Amino acid sequence: MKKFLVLLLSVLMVVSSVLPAAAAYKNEYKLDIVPSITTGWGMGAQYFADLVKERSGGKINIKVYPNAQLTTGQQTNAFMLLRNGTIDFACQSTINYSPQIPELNLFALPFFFASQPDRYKAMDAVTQGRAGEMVAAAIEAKGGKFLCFGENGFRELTNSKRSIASPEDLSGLKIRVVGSPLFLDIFKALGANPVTMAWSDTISAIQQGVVDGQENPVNTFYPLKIQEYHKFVTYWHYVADPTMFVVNPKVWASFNEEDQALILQAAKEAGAYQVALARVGLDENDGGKNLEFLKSIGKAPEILDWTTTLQDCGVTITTPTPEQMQVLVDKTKPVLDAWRSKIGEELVKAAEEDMASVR
Ligand code: X2X
Repeated sequence: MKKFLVLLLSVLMVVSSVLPAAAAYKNEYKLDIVPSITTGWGMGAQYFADLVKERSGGKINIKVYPNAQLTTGQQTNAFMLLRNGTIDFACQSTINYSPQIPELNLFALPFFFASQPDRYKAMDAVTQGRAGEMVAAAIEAKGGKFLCFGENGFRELTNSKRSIASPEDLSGLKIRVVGSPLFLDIFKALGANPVTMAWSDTISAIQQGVVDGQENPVNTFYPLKIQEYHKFVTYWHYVADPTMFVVNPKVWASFNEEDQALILQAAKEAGAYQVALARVGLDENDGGKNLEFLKSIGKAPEILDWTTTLQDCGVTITTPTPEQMQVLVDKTKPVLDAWRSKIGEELVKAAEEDMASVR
């Protein structure tokens, strides 16, 4: 009998060691973002973490690490670190993942969305359309579980020297860009002197006048007080910058179905919040719907009129005329043409069709 019990016990031990245990949840899941929590990008990421924590009864604890802490400032390594599990979750810009996933350069094609009658409608048509599905598939093929899009915003130009509406105005200016080759090509084509620099180094470079200009959405540069140094802002909307909520696939597989559904739903709601924050006070055709939505979730922002807010800081805002815009479009057309094939002709065409369907 004793022998039998010992045998039974050892069999049970062997069996339990080979059976897959219900995956234990981590105490903390690390979520990567590049800017500070005070930006719209950061607020959207924090909202996601808050919703997940609340709805999982505290079981799933996502911590937002701002200022590119998880990539030690190397923001264009972010996708590799998500893939290898150093980063669990991310709310990332397509720009930072584009060195590993060329398809993501779609959103940074110069004046691709800005040339459409309604740039926001065009962007939604792409993120929610066939092109968006292709982009999500490209991310998944490279080893990231895609949840949904959010938004950093349309990227505007700021500088300390002069009002800019043409390539001549940009001539010779040192402009900080992200370490992504398409951005270098665009600014070179416009006659500027682009320099790549991590966002974490950019603020001090601006304060010290090491660079003359930079490009980011208003919602991202304002909280960092860049308007105190750059008194000229150009509303040219030259590239779109959606964010993407993504998860490491192994981490995703460790959640049960119910929690996966909860996380996906939270990402969608946080994405919608981020989109509305990126647009409120900037989308001249929204008919008030972004503010209404933000109010409905109890998150109406303090700043509702970006133009006046910037002007009150002594900023001169330049909006290029349609003729001036055409010159910028023409100057960067060779860059757009050259990048179509790098991104994939099929994807660019799908995006053009998505945009045409809402015109
Ligand atoms: O580095 C930037 O410019 C930023 C914060 O917008 C991105 O991470 C793409």
